[in-house]
Amino acid sequence: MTTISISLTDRVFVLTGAGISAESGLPTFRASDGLWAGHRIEDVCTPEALEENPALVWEFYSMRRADGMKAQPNPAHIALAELEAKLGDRFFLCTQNVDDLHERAGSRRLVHMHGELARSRCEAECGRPPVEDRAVYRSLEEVGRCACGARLRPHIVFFGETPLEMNRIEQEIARCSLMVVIGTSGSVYPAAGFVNWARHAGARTAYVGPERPLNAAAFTIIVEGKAGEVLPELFQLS
Ligand code: BV8
Repeated sequence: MTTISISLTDRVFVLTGAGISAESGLPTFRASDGLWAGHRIEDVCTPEALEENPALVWEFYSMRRADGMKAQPNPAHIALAELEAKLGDRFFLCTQNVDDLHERAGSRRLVHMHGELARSRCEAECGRPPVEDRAVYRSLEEVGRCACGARLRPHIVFFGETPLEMNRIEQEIARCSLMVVIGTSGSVYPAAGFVNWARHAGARTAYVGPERPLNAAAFTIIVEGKAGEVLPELFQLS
């Protein structure tokens, strides 16, 4: 079984995608029965979609919220929370996922670069911070309002919008010595380019997933397997 050694001086940057939540029963995007199989990106995950058909966008993210609340963290989420507990500030987790399974597994040193299902913000971008919102709305009329009176929108990064926490992410990649990427197809940017930034910074780069990602050539180590089966025994700490 392949293992990845982590020395006392290593700084570890972990990037996760939908694949890490697959064994928790949450669909990935590009799988044949994936999220994009049932919906066109343009219809539910773009600023234009929110403008033209907010009811459909809220129906899609309310469905995702309901599924997210039924799901439980799996051994892969737990293995990363345990690694964080051992490495402390030599560990950083960036997820493309909008579910809260990393937090529920105990992860704390993490950022959601594409937003969070459990939060909403002002559709008019009045500047107020995002609010906790786990409501599963059945109609547009039910959708909550911002204190400024405008309707709320999902606190999700749509295609064409700028990802969150990019400065923090760039800093953490610049100082990592090992990047581990788990369960992402490498098809969406800027996340798919992070491995090249890490290589540029001289870091070792490892991919974990059952199939080779589109950016496979950028990895020095590829561990083919399901995250929930591979991660519990993957890291060898010295
Ligand atoms: C931006 C939130 C400017 C919504 C998401 C360069 C080239 C080409 C295009 C672009 C480019 N730069 C920008 C673009 C445009 C666009 C883009 O990349 N388009 C693609 C389609 C070509 N990017 C953007 O618009 C981004 N914004 O660029 O702003 C900018 C740039 C830099 C700095 C400042 C500003 C914003 C994109 C964010 C969109 N929102 N999510 C929601 O979640 O509903 S993206 C969404 O899809 C996910 O968050 C994720 O990021 C992405 C891909 O999904 P994956 O997680 O990879 O899932 P997928 O299904 O594809 O793959 C699953 C993988 O898991 C598979 O490989 C499978 O083998 C594996 N797997 C399965 N089972 C398991 C497993 N692995 C482990 N264990 C298992 N058991």
